Amino acid sequence: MSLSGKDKSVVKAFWAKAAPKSAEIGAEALGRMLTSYPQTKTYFSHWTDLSPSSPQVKKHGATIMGAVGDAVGKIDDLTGGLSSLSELHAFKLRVDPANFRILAHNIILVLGMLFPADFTPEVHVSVDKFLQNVALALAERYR
Ligand code: HNI
Repeated sequence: MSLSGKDKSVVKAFWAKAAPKSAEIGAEALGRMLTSYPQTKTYFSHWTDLSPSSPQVKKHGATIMGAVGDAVGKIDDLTGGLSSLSELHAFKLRVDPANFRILAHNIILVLGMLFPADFTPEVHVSVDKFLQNVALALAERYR
């Protein structure tokens, strides 16, 4: 399921529009993931508040989405570009890679909510492929 040239240009063009709302997208997606998929909360048990309005959730949502934005810039080599983040999630944070797909699902949902006009089915399919490739790249160092 590698990204075609068209997927890459669709993702870059959409991201140019979405990037100013990156922090909001991340906060909403992370808050929804933690509420709708409560098994994901285990990794954040050191936080005091895991509700969608939590300042920690909002701040970390912005961090995660910032990394997704960086990944758009590394779209030609996601495996190389995300290898240190993969190592962090594999060996230090020990996040089950199944969770990357759960977060991707929530990001897609939020993009549809926040960009109803721009997030066309054509954009959806390319962004979905991109996020699955990000998830694969993040899972690369789990050995
Ligand atoms: Ni993730 C920290 C990026 C998915 C659990 N994560 C980070 C950091 C970035 C990041 C960037 C900060 C690193 C640093 O401090 O150097 N995470 C990403 C990206 C994705 C992702 C790009 C997927 C698109 N992370 C997930 C998922 C989980 C997750 C799905 C668990 C369900 N991440 C964590 C945890 C931390 C973390 C836990 C440490 C947070 C803290 O503050 O302790």
